[in-house]
Amino acid sequence: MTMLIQKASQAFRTSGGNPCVGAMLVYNDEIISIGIHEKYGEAHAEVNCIDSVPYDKKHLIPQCTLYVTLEPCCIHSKTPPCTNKILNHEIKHVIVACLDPNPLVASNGVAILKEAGVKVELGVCEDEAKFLIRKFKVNILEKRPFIALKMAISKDGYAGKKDESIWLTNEFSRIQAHKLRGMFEGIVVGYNTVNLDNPALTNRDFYIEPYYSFHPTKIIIDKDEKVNKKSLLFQEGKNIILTASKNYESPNNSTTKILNIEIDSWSWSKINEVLWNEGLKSLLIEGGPRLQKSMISESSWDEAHILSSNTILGGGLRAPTIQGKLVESLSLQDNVYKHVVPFTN
Ligand code: AOF
Ligand code: ZN
Repeated sequence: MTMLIQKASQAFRTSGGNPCVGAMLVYNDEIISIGIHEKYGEAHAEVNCIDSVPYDKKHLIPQCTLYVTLEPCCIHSKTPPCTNKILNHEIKHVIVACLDPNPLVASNGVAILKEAGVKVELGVCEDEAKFLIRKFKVNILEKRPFIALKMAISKDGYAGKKDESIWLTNEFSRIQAHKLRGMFEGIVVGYNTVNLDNPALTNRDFYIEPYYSFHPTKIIIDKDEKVNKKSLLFQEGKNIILTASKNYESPNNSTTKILNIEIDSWSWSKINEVLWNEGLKSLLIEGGPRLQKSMISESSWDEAHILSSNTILGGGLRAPTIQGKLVESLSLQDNVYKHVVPFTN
């Protein structure tokens, strides 16, 4: 199950508003097939798994145990119910890691299988499986994008210097940061970061097929129309500018969308609502520190990705304080990467 969870997590972005799910058929302790839900709107994990059993092993399916990281669905949505697929293949033993938070499924999938006489075991690696579907849970229950903060911090706790472009972390941290860009649908920055750093905000260093070969939509928070319209990021890819300024003058290109939020309703919850309506299911809030601090105090963040460097800045803009549970830590030479979730999760 742990291996399945790991494999399914690769589809974090491509699963879009659907959960990451993995399924595996085991016959006499031998894995005969594995499938994951690779892409929003396409086949579910169970279907990919059952359909890819080798021809000479198909007759073994009814004697197999099906491991699945999420309760099989029982709804006719973009694809038919997985419970039907399981019953049609006469699978008699299903091991499920966690229930589906989708109110249309929520235990009904398990109940249908049990009523049909299938032995269902629930709760194997449940915490890890719930973590795997963290984005989906926010999307389906709160109807808002999943929000991740990404920050680089100096050894003495600063995120940068005022009005100065500073590079804090090493090349391995940059690869990790680009991997994150391949995982999130949108990347959010403030106008000040754009003007100071002139970043491209593309994923160039972790551009790996099929799951990470992606450049996120760049979202620029430019309430008072202060961004430099000649900035690099306007030269390629999709951009969204969020502004309170009326008659905003567009940077000279056709791939930038200007979205207006009335000054009176300007808030992070409004920003989230506007971006959700643009179809964005996940956002990486890249900076700068002031933007992130306002986000942390006004709205809820779902996870943080922290890259700590060995550089001592001796002063500057304090990095936001993040308190939460550590879920992953990686040494990147003299840098450290930490993946943190709020204590309340
Ligand atoms: C599963 N296995 O691999 C996934 C499930 O629109 P559809 O047909 O893709 O259905 C989406 C819903 O199905 C989604 O909201 C969630 O409840 C469930 N996702 N279920 O058995 C899978 N991705
Ligand atoms: Zn399904």
